[in-house]
Amino acid sequence: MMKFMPKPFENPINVTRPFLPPLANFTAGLEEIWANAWLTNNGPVIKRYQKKLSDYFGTDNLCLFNNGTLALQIALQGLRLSGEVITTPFTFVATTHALYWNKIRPVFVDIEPEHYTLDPAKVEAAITPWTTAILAVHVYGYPCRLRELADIAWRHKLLLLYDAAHAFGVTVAGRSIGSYGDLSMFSFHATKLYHSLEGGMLMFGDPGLKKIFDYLKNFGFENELEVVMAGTNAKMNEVQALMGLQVLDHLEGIISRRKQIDAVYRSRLATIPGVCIPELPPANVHYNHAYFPIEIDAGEFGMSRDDLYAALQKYNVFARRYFYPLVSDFACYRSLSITDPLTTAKQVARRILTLPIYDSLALPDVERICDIIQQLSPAAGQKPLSNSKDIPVSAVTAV
Ligand code: T4K
Repeated sequence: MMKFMPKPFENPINVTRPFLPPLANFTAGLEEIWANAWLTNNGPVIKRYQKKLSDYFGTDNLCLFNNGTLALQIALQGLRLSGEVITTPFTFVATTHALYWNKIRPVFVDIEPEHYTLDPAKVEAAITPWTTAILAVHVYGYPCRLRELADIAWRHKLLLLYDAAHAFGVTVAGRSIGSYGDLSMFSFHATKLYHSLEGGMLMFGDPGLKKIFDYLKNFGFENELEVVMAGTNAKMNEVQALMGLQVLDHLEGIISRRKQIDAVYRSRLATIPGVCIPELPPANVHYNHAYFPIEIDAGEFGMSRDDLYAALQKYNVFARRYFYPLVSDFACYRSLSITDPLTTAKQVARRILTLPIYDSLALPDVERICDIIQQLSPAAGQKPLSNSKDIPVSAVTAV
């Protein structure tokens, strides 16, 4: 029987599209910057932004940067970490690059199948006398196993660092995700649900770190005549700060729009055999819906993840395979000796596809993307086999 196929989108639907505040508000902010003739180096707008973020997070222990990658590099530098750091291969390359730029050996261990975050048992098994820290990633905004990782770090006297690039706006048990562990890095890149054009932030428990990070992002200057450490230039500028300030006012609206999109995908795709959708985080998590990942079981769906990815492009839908290949498979890291077989990470990387999700994506367009996926599936119309991942609820408690 001939299948009815929806029409391709007239314009590309990308995996994301940045939220933009009303142009008139941004222009008014630019006028102020013009009047100040102060563009970077700790101007008035970034001071206001820093204060607003401190109020939002309820702490002064945070520091702004021109992007998340440099924020993470500086964190590792400021903490004087060396030796080995246990981390995940299922992430954006910047997580690992930050270690490498600090001459730290990344030790990749496997992830859990539920939410793709580091598997605590694998972390513990990989600890050696050279291990100095754990660098875990709240991938897609899904909180890591916070309690288990904290317990391991405490017992082995390791620092616990989080790459929270995807996790702005996430809270766990009423506390910002950034307040867990010794330090967290957030990315404010344009592709993130919360952004400042480009930008990054560190949040940390030890107030003594602030001065060190401030030195390191500004060449190590104490004053005009004194340089107290070999810093770099990683300062956020005034226009970035302006964008960050204005987008913050819209954060909860952005998250609630994404939640609606998530709900449509979830209800529509759940009936398609071979489309596996991770469970939402448990009820004590205020999730930010940063991404909408699905896994494609090629056997059940009747088509591989890569074929679906390519077929969607013919309909002008540009999903992404975040995060494939695994970082450990990139040429620059392939020569590292890896003990952990990374079984789950390899399987997930082969199956993962992140679908378009952003606040201005209209719900009828989400329905249309679902129609396309459904019609592309040779198995569509059959009885669902394994749509939700078969996970006991007790296994997905975040704290
Ligand atoms: N750690 C993790 C776990 C991360 O995911 C990231 C960044 C970092 C650390 C480092 O943080 P930053 O140093 O970036 O602050 C994108 C982003 O560039 C990157 O920030 C992000 N992770 C990564 C997951 O995604 P690409 O190479 O996929 O970006 P690109 O240019 O292909 O854009 C993706 C889609 O977004 C496109 O389909 C079009 C759309 N887009 C993009 C931009 C830049 C827009 O609509 N407007 C835009 O302005 O890396």
